[in-house]
Amino acid sequence: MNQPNSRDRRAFLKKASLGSMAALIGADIVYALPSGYIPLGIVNDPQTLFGKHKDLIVRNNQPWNVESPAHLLDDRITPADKMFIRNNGLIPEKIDLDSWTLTVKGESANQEKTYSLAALKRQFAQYTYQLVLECGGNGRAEYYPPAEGNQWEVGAVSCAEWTGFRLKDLLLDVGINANAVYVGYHSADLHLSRDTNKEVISRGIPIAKAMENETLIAYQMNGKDIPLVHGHPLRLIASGFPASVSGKWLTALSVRDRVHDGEKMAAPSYSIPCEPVQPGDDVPNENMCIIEKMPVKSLLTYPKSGAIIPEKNSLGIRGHAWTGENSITKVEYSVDFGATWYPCQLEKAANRFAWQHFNATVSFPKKGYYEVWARATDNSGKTQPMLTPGWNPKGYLNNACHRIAVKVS
Ligand SMILES: Nc1nc2c(c(=O)[nH]1)N[C@H]1C(S)=C(S)[C@@H](COP(=O)(O)O)O[C@H]1N2
Ligand SMILES: [Mo]
Repeated sequence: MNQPNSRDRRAFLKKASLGSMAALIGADIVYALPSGYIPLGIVNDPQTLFGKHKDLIVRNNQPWNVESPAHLLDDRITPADKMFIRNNGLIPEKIDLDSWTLTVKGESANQEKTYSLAALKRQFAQYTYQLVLECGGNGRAEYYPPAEGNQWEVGAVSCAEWTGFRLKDLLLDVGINANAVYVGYHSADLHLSRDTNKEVISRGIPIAKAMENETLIAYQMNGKDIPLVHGHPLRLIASGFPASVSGKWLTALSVRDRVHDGEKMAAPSYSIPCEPVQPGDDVPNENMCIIEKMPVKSLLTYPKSGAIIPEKNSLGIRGHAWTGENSITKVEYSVDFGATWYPCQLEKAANRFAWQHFNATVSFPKKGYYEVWARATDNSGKTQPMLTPGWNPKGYLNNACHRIAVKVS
């Protein structure tokens, strides 16, 4: 790629108008994210860089962590421009599709085997599923005492339609030994230090999860190539677990005879106390357990919180509910802070790990300020708590009921 050196570029950028800047954001700026390279506040926004909706909320820009407000998650299938971004490192700068390969290796693989992108697409049957990806830290902002990390509110979750092949089919093609217990992933993103010997993140899943039908290695999202920021050209998708196991920019998989010990597998990353602790407690790492299934949860996506409606009018509400178990069996709403609950209409899932849509028509007894609360229950019988659940040092797994404000006037 032909890029001016950074001093020339900065001098040039100073003079350029916003309009001509936008025209210039071709391939080269999109991939170029070294700190200080692009003047802050001019083109350093997720709309320009990644084509995101302008109302997404930036939680961090080094690395990029961006969430969606609840009302922008109203689509049944989340479009790319409204999908949250969670990066631990820097987005790969060069993607060469012709030379991209995926290698399966590890002490519990029968052999080491490397596939080209073309071979993978040709050899393995294609599946498409709608799959929820929710960051383990979604909802962290509500914990008290506060937990460090991105202060996600409710929007670090998406449900896109992913197309690819089954991880299971790949593992069977390579052959895995009877002692295999875990599959770890390896990715092409760059460590924040730019040290190419360091992995950004290399998490994984137990073999049983790897063998599930819906655990995919995806090459398309919503019917197109996966956007770069979401893992182009190849991404692991293991929905139902924290999204940190769904490795983007996938280059290799390790079939392990033990729990994978890659970057961010060890506590306190993506781990919670094995036994409940008092808020604010110091928890030694040996008392922490790796998060597996995500809890039952729901989100009200319509109306936008703060809606004002005329007295005597009823209000249509809607949203989505999901679980790391099999399915959502019930969604209810309350307009009196949980004193009484009423059923919502609930649709069946498109497939396991797709979110399920719910809606209801709400009437309010008199004028005034209300909160509409939603509460989902899954097939394991678990329901969302009304308050922030079990405090944990890193602020994971907050599945408290979502609520929106409505004024009847
Ligand atoms: N290679 C790689 N994969 C990754 C990450 C990352 O930083 N690098 N972040 C993980 C985390 S913590 C989350 S929540 C999801 C976010 O996916 P998204 O950015 O496509 O929404 O990607 C996961 N996969
Ligand atoms: Mo995450």
